[in-house]
Amino acid sequence: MNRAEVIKRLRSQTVETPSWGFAASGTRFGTFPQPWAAKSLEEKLADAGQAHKFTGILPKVALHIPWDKCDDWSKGKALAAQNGVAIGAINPNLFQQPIYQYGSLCHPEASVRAAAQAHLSECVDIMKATGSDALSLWFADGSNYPGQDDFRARRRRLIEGLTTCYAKLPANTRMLIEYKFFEPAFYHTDLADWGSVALICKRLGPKATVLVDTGHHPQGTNIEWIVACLLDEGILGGFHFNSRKYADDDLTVGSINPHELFLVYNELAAAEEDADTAVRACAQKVAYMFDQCHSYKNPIEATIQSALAVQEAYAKALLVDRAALTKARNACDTVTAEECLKEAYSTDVRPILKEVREAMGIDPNPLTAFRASGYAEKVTAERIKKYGKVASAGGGFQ
Ligand code: PSV
Ligand code: MN
Repeated sequence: MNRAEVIKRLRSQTVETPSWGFAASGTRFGTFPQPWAAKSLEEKLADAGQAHKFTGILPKVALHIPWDKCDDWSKGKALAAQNGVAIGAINPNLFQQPIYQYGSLCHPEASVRAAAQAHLSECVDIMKATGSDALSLWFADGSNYPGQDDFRARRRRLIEGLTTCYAKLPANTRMLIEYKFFEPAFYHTDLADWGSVALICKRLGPKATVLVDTGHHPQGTNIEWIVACLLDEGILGGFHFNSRKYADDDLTVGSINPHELFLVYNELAAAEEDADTAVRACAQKVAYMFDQCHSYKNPIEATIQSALAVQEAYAKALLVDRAALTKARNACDTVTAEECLKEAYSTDVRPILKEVREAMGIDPNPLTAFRASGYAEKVTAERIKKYGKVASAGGGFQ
């Protein structure tokens, strides 16, 4: 691909930020004081606006309901716009209320399933009010002991509940369904892997697609191969990017295994140019999002680091010599094929990204520019004054 085309493609790259990624987060052992953290929707949108301002590639903010609160969501939409961003995917929360101890849509009791369905409807209404084009679902449903519940009965309840929700989706929107192999359930999880989600999406219809959270796989899983399979089926809906070393660590994307990120983008870049129009269309519609927690870092800085990591991965993937790669593959020349990827991966893409940012009117060094802006110090002082420097006793998000 020539340089002009690479620049054009990089200029069109976007990723959604998670509102919860700007809030204080912790582990299940505790949450440390993070005086810079956003608490209100206003603060989260303001921080997301800064991350977008300095990178130019983060134009939408995903919401998590009810972590994000607003009396009138059309005002929430306007507030996002005032901060230079738009509302992205709406994420219902079906995993924290006591009623969900044994599941949500899979729960044996009809009343719990009805409560879950009501929350999903509320989220669909929020989509309508905010102009969101995606309902992003993750279910913590599962069990902790053999025999605890009937796998097939749970699956049937899940399909029934999702079918009801699917019918409520506004026009031109999608349902992204996420899988995770364990946690919080440790014996079985109802949507544990990409295959189980893909089977359910096929039953629901074309608006239902699979969301790959890079932290949701067992050690050693070949995520790029999963991505290729889902693209080939036209059922890849989106990503939650983050990094992991051991489990669902939610670390800054690109911090642990940037090579894996490159290999994922390599599949996406290849699909964007596929001869098959359905594969190309699927690749072009992928919803890219971050899903990470920043217990130790200023979230805006970590988000900027993440944006730079995905830009580098995509730039390198675009530089892969696809013709040479295809030739080497067809000749079963493994070494040349591997070298094609290594050549692209080892290219210093910082100069081309500098050019991209300059063309977008962005400072070529987003992190340095953000630090020099003084925004972090300003809001940290304001938030200490407003909330104090308290640490929470529990884990999770606040
Ligand atoms: C679950 O681990 C997950 O990846 C889902 O996307 C949730 O919505 C998100 O993290 C926040 O807890
Ligand atoms: Mn996720």
